[in-house]
Amino acid sequence: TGEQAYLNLCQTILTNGIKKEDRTNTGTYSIFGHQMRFNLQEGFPLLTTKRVPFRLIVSELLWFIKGDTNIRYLLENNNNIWNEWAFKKWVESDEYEGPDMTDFGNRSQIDEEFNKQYEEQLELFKKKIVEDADFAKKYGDLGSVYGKQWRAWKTSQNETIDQLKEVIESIRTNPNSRRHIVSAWNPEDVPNMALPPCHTLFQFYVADGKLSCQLYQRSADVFLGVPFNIASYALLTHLIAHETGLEVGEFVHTLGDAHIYSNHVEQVNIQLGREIRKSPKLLLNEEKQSIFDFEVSDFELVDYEPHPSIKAPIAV
Ligand code: UFP
Repeated sequence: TGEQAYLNLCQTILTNGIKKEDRTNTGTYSIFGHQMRFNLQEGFPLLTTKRVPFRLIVSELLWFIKGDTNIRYLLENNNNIWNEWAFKKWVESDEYEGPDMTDFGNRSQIDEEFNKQYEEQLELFKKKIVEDADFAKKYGDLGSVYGKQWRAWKTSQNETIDQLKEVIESIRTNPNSRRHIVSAWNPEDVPNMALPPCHTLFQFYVADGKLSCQLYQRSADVFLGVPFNIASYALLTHLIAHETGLEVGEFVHTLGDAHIYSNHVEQVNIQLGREIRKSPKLLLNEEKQSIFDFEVSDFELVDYEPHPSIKAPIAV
């Protein structure tokens, strides 16, 4: 199964990975170039060897699909996964008057006293984003992230390209095309981005009435990031298949730098000792057709009975 392919990747990195320093100064074991295949007909590829929070994957994907780049929508859906990026902009601004938050990612992990201050400031920030629309406009927006590149790619002529709409149209009208591509990697924006897109580019493929998707991910935190990334693109494939009247085929996940952080090794070993369970099933609201109309409540995951979640520090 696909999950076995994921566990094999973890094992391969632990066995053959090269010790490699990285931007976050955490240290990794890393391999370069790897591919996993998930047959979406066999069930929804949410890992069962640890619990992965499906509702966060849904709201984040809907946020991308809407072309939204402001964390306000995520906060309204109780999704905190992008907070740090907006918070960083806020605490570095002239308007911020609280305690010094320099390097908050690392300091909050090693300094308990600081961590208290950090959590306090982050709570205040979140509250302000939700309650104050002007503040949200100024400090909640992450700029050129996925939503922008997918739905409103800026051209040199100052026009915008809706890559997602166009790819759905091309799947519908010209299924055999070999050009069903959405790119998030915009070389012009990359120098100014806090986090250049990890999901660099994806392509769709139609054969036998089934829709498949391949993602090229340039950089992959295999323990924390990849389980999310697999589920997110599997979900996107389901949605686009739903809208275009196709069955789901495969999700092919191609990785560039595939790494396990040195402070995740223990957790990976716990997971490798667990037995894979049956994949859950995904149900979509059949009354909706366009992926642009879907809301959080239109998704249901059934028969998800995973092993417990495994906590690990995130490298920022
Ligand atoms: N990362 C993922 N998946 C994601 C995401 C980030 O694995 O969806 F947004 C990880 C990969 C890497 C880090 O460990 O985040 C990004 O760092 P860098 O830009 O230095 O590759």
